[in-house]
Amino acid sequence: MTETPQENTASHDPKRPSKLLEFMSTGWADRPRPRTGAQEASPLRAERRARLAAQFPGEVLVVPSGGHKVRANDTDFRFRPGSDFTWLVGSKEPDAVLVIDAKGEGTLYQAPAWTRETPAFFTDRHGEFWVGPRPSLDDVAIELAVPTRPLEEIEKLRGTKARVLQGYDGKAAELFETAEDADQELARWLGEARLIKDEWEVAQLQAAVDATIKGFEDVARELPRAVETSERWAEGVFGLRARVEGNDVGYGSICAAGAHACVLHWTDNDGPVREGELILLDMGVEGHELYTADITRTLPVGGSWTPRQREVYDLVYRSQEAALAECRPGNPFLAPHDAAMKVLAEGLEALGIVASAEEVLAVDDKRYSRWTIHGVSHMLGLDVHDCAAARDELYREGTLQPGHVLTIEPGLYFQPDDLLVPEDLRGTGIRIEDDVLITDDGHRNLSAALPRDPDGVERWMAALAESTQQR
Ligand SMILES: [Mn+2]
Repeated sequence: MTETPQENTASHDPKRPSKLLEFMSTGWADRPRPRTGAQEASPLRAERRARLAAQFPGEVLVVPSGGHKVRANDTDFRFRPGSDFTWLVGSKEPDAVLVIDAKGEGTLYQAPAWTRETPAFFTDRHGEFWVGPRPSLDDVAIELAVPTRPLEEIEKLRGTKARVLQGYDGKAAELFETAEDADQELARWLGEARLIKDEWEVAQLQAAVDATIKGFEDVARELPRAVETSERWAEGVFGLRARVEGNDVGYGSICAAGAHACVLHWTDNDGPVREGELILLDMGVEGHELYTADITRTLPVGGSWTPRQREVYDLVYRSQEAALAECRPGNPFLAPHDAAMKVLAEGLEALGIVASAEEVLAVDDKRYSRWTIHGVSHMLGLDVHDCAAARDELYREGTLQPGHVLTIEPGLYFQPDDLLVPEDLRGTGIRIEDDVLITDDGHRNLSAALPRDPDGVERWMAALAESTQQR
């Protein structure tokens, strides 16, 4: 974005004589661009920008979208704009930058539509002939309800003192005079402001959850194909739903059959799926507005539990019920976690794995965590682990507020080589995860439509198997 933009070409691109370059700039008709009008969320984002400006009066604030990330050589990962930028602006263009000036006015700097006056539209690998057209800045200004300027004009701001959201765009960041503490305050404010979801955001999360539930149905129907192949079949089937109904998966799908379920973030997904075993599926669709669901179900591959599987599953289910019962405003964020851990520790005692639940639950003991490992909740939104920059006192050490959306996801993991658990339970991992909105008087489970009680799971799987046979 400084000086003349470097044309982005690859070593195997053909030579282009000047005769060709001149020829390519002629003979094109005017192309009408579809006008979409202002987006539904644009007024909400304008209001968020005003809140941000009011928080840092008289200061310049810079929030970049981020750019392409290299996958290998000259191929990039699919671009996904940063979450804070999305919350404030909603443009999906790489290398865009929101600048709020000292008067509190926001301007979006981003690359303008390609013209045919220079050859870049067909020679540059980010050009219109390679990746499709870019919207015009006038159209973007209407759609997003924010003034726009060509990206190269941001150069005029070089040397300005500003707070910059760091970590997204080094080229944009180096234009400004910044201070680390001030920048961190900006990141923290954004993380904390995003803790409370408005109605529109809740609707986006519900849409992501609904698509995710359809994806779980797809995978449950196709489990016989996963048995024939591998866990990858489940990952692929869910990925299809995520791409068709949303933007993508919100995180790498965890499709963990058998003992792989004891690997918390198993994303290799290349193992066998066997009848009689369990498969843990932790998957979420990221919707078109980039809000993501985060749901886990642990299913019996053949459609019914063995008595022993059901015993452990039921324990995790009861711990989740205890956690859900604590989901109401004013309760500590950790209340659902503590309630779930109490049930799990008592269950570990009943299974003969710990001698005394009371003893291991003591704050200076916590030996039960060998089998529960992780926390029961994290915030959910544009990021699967949302609001990570918020201060502890407003998040982990804070209280639940109406508008919080969080996961409730207790689990039990008996590693295959754990000599302290009964032999028949080794290699069993179970997690159940739902997405919960805190309301004025309690909570709403956004993923309640996906069965999770042990009988309900069997009935749901049987109904899906039957409907598959009828097709
Ligand atoms: Mn989660």
